[in-house]
Amino acid sequence: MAMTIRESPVVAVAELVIRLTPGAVAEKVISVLGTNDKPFLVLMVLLLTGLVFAWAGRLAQRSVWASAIVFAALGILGAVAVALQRGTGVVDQLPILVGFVTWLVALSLLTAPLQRAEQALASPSSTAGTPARPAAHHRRSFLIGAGAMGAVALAVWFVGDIVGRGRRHVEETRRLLRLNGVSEPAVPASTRVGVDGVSPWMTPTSDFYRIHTAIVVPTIEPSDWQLRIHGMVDKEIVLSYQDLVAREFTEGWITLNCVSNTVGGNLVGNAWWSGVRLADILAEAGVQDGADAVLQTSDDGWTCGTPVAALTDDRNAMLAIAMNGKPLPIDHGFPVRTIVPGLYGYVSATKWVVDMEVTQFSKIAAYWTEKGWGEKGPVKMASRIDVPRAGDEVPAGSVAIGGVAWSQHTGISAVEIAYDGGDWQPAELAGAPTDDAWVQWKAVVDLEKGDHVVRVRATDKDGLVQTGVERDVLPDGATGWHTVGFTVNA
Ligand SMILES: Nc1nc2c(c(=O)[nH]1)N[C@H]1C(S)=C(S)[C@@H](COP(=O)(O)O)O[C@H]1N2
Ligand SMILES: [Mo]
Repeated sequence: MAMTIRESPVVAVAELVIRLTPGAVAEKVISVLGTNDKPFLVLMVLLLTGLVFAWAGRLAQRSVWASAIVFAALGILGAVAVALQRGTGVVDQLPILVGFVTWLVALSLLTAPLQRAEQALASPSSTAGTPARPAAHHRRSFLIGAGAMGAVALAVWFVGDIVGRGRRHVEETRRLLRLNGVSEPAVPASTRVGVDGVSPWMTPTSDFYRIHTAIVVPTIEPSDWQLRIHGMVDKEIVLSYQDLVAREFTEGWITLNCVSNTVGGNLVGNAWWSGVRLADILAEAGVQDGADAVLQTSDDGWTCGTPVAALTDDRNAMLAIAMNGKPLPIDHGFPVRTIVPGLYGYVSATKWVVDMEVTQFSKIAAYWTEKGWGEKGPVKMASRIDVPRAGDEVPAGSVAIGGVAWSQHTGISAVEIAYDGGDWQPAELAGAPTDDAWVQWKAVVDLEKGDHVVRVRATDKDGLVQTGVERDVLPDGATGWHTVGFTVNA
């Protein structure tokens, strides 16, 4: 296959739609549809294409040219979308050309006999007013519509088949990869607060949230992967996967969270990451004076701007190759992604990373900042109540309340709860082996029968108390206290 499925016209159009969607709308769609936003979008694109096909088919009854123009317009839309994808060439436009020609041939095959019939009917020699005409007319429309739908179905099947094949191959490579120096995660027992229902301290990879704008995620063989580091550096560096895994690894517990996480939300997870320190690689490249940003680009074209300082200080920002002791899952950025403690994912955690340009914030625009999200994106302190859940009914007596709190790279020093409008009272913290990861907390309170409301707030190790001011996730992360209502039964 000369081209990859990522450059399929349907995928390209759908990704173009995402890209052109204003930030606030995109954010709403993500929060409403969650991770299902992509299949939904592809379906919409296919459905719309199907409708346009049907419409073009009807037009063809009057003029083949009119429908050819509609097809050409569709083709051009597809071509533009494909051209805007990163790293696409002339080859990638081939499916559009083939598709266009196929449509035209199909169209003329379908319409030629129809038009002849139409002309015969309309000619003065035919008997006027025969009831055959409306019936035949409807049958034709139906056939054209059905044909169009059939073509769309075929396209879906074709796309699905190639996606499956490319992905299965990389999945197999990944399964067979052995990474010397990557250790298995060992969760310290002290991190468990011991309340049923509190999120596990280490998020199992299969439960880890996934956020990306790519409709079809890149499937990259490690042997094909390269990272180019260039721009305001003394020496340009190109790293292969082999170069990378030959280096010394750094490993750590790092909690990653999304700027779109609402108060109490679950776009956050904690994993054991293994990779190579970016500070060392950037030191080898030699970052020049005046550079304050690194523009990272993914294989799928997604970009983000990350402060140079966060990549070069002692926080162990890394090019991660493994998550929870295994090679990165494809959906989490295989074979290599960036992980930076203390920054939201949208400004740092580039999956399928292939390019880093050392530059200045004043010169760049990145995927989300173009849509009005904040340029820097340091994470905001947050705390969450996991148990009881909203609307739960719990037995009277001692009620265990528990959850997690995080302020990556600063650390949490205290968590407090308040119920039914009462005073703040201290919760108990479990252990946290690092300030880059979240911490579990619990509070046991005696509650009487009836409805109750509990809220939570944290304090970080700088002494900052989590604000109760409620802010939306746009432009740089939500604030406010998580509040849960539940009922105590007799
Ligand atoms: N290539 C690419 N990388 C990306 C994104 C993306 O859309 N494309 N989203 C970012 C965002 S907004 C977040 S929160 C994290 C999520 O990482 P995860 O899916 O592994 O949890 O990835 C970041 N890296
Ligand atoms: Mo995110």
